[in-house]
Amino acid sequence: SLSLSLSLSLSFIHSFFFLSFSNYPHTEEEIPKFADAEYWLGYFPPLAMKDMDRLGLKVDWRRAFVTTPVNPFYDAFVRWQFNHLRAKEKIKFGKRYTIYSPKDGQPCMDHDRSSGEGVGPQEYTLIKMRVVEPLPAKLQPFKGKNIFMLAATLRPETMYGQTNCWLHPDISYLVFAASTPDTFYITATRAARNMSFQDLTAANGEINPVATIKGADLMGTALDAPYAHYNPIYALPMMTIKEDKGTAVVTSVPSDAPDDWAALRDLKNKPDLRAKFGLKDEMVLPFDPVPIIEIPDYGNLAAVKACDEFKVASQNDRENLVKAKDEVYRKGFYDGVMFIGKYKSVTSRTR
Ligand code: ZZB
Repeated sequence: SLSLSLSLSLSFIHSFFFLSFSNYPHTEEEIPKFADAEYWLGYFPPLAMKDMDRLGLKVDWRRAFVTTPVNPFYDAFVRWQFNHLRAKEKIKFGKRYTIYSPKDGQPCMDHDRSSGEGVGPQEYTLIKMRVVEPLPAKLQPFKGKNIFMLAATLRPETMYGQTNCWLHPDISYLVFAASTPDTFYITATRAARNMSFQDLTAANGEINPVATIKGADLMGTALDAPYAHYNPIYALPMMTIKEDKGTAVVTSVPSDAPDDWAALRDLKNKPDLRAKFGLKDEMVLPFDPVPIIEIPDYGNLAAVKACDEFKVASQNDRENLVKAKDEVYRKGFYDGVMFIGKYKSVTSRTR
């Protein structure tokens, strides 16, 4: 592609960068000229050529040329080639997941970043948990509309085991318009912004915010979650939710996620904690972990067992929760067999 030939010529230049720098220090006055991308094209190739000659490389420089639109002949050739490939449906044009710079309106590769080198996109599955009656006071304006809390998960196959949804009481959640009419989503602001570049809002990069609501004011919201064993399930407080991960709305699978079991157990065991967040007993007490994955010699409630085994004291017991989570991830991944739903009897070994 055009960008491929560009990056090839750039890496060519890169490899001789250091040699060139040591031999040709540029002056302070010269530096601002590099703000013009075309200045680079004239500046580095002669230095690279000189260095290569000094290295003793035998290069036929009569065949050297610059790519990009700076060279209209080469550019026309590449365009011709790509138009043909596209007509033959050998290539297509579209979006892909990447780190993107809204400021520059284009993907931002590792070396182009002032911070965040080595960061890649993390794919999450969003679970649309429909808000159902009775609506909490702050959601009354959305009566009769389609409104969803969007939970981000790495384990969509475990949705049969959902018992509740987690929100952080102190995080401000954004209610914003979805790309589909009369539909609203609830997530942390950062997630809404990321979603606006992924066709989940009406206009690319634009969020249409309709309300900002503290997690505390959403506690006890009734939800209809896809594939869940229980209906409805309720929004409950989890103190360890990170605002900058996923959507900051988390679906709870206490059978297989130690964090979820520890937080649900806290609420079940502590009437004061339920009272603090205005939760009724029936929003918490009837919801027991649902077995969905069998692990030989470990049972079908891996997270419950791991929390016992590693003596997890509460949802704030980070050290033991990390150990429990590692164990459950590892055991579930290698030996777990689902015994419910579309992937019944499937293990990572038979996949
Ligand atoms: C359902 C589920 C079922 C999850 C399971 C895990 C497990 P990781 O691996 O540490 O990156 N999550 C998502 N967003 C947040 C957030 N903002 N703050 C705290 N937790 C969050 O964790 C990925 C998981 O962390 C996600 O997948 C989500 O919970 C939670 F059986 O969704 B999961 C052993 C884990 N099992």
